Amino acid sequence: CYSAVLTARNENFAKVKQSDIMAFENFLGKDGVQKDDISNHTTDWTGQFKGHGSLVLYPKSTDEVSAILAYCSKNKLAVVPQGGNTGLVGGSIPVHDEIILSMNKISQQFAFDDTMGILKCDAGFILEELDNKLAKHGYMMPFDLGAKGSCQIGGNIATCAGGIRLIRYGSLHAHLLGVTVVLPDEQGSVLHLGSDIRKDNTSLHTPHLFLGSEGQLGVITSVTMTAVPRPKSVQSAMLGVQSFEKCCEVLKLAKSRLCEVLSSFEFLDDAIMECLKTNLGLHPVLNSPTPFSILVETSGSNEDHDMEKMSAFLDELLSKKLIVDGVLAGSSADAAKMWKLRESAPLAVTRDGYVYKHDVSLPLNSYYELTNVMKERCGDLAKRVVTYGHLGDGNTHLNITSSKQNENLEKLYVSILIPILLLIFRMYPFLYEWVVAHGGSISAEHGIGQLKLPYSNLGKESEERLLTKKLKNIFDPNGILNPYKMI
Ligand code: FAD
Ligand code: 2HG
Ligand code: ZN
Repeated sequence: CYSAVLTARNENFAKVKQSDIMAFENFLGKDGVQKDDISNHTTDWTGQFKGHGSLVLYPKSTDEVSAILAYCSKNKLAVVPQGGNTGLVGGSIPVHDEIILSMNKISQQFAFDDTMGILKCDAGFILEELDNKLAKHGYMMPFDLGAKGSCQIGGNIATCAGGIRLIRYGSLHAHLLGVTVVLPDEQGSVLHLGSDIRKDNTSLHTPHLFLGSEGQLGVITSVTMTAVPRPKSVQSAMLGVQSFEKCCEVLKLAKSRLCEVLSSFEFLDDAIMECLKTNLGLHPVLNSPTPFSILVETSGSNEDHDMEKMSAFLDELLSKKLIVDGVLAGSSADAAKMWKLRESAPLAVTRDGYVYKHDVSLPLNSYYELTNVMKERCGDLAKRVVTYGHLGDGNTHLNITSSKQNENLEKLYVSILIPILLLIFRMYPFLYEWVVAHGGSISAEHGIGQLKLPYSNLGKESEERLLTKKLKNIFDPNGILNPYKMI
């Protein structure tokens, strides 16, 4: 468990008193304040981050968030914003005794312009709910992830979530138009940044500062963004590939042959396939096992056209011997089976007991080399070293499992001169240094949170870090918002 290991409590922060609780009950009502049974807010999805907070607040509006942050700022009370609590780096979990500001009840306002495709909604809406609402207008959210049933749009903006359709629709930077945010200053200042229209180059693009801000600068209470037309035809296929180099060839060909209809290009190695079978009883859809599987999806508006493209693509892959097996989903149930495999991977690895998660970006020539390097480095100490991810975006999810947290897996002692021991780190920081040395990023889409805090400077220029700190001081002069994390 990582909590409180890295950072001592900042004693400039006050501790919550009975008078504070009464003040919160005063402006939120008794149902806006929860003191007991809050463990689902102090533990993350993996169960690896456990915080010590004892108070959860449930504002229902931007004004209530403003009142909370003004009060906390004046009284030096630290606060952690929490959306759906599906983050995988411990960002939404209090480290010490920070007050949890849950966004669960800020989900009333929803407006959609179905000509321009512009959505404006409260930050507490769950991603899947928004997607279902847009479906009635023939639109959909421009991103999708396995946690869609629980994560919130405010949390998605705060983490700059990636997911399985980024290859087609781009990152959230391409879609965000505006945000309403509340600052953790003594006024609880409410800022409306950006606009509700598609094009606006009249100032710095300030809403984008909040993309990936991990609750460091302010609390997002409302979001304006573009949605995309819902495809009328979706094809999915699972491909069996013998080498990683061939996976890259398949990607290149997918881009050129499927072109504008390519909407997903996901990767699974044989180790995660085995894990899905053993831990969740999910069987591969391919006839025979292959070292690598690719889930490719097209989305378009004309089934005949898209099917023709997909079939020609599969034929070409077979004739060029880039794949040894391929299954094209014949129905939405078949496609769901393929996607279940990919989307269940995060759950499957947790069933081994303990999992070291590594969400990194790499140039493709180093993408799978990392898995091989870590397999060798961890040896028998790891239960499994598995890889899945968004290959089309150069984003790998390397997961190393063991039955429980294992210090020896993290560290390696080598005797150089008995009794002098040289301490070598088996996993950390080796893995992240390796990623940076190979031109990658130590966090592709999950962020820094608590998990990667010790390594967050890797690959970053000192000027950029300094600028980030200056911005944090402007937005959060007392440093009360989500302390002990990214900045
Ligand atoms: P939380 O976990 O509650 O919070 C995340 C961070 O944002 C915290 O730092 C928190 O303080 C801050 N925050 C939350 N709401 C606000 C707000 N309104 N204002 C200011 N700060 C806020 N991520 C991907 O990118 N791609 C994936 O494919 C993906 N798949 C996943 C699959 C599974 C099964 C799981 C469990 C997670 C997955 N994730 C993925 C990670 C996670 O779902 C995303 O990071 C998601 O965007 C987090 O949203 P949330 O509402 O749960 O935020
Ligand atoms: C995914 O793509 C998520 O499935 C989770 O980002 C990644 O479990 C992980 O490591
Ligand atoms: Zn992912």
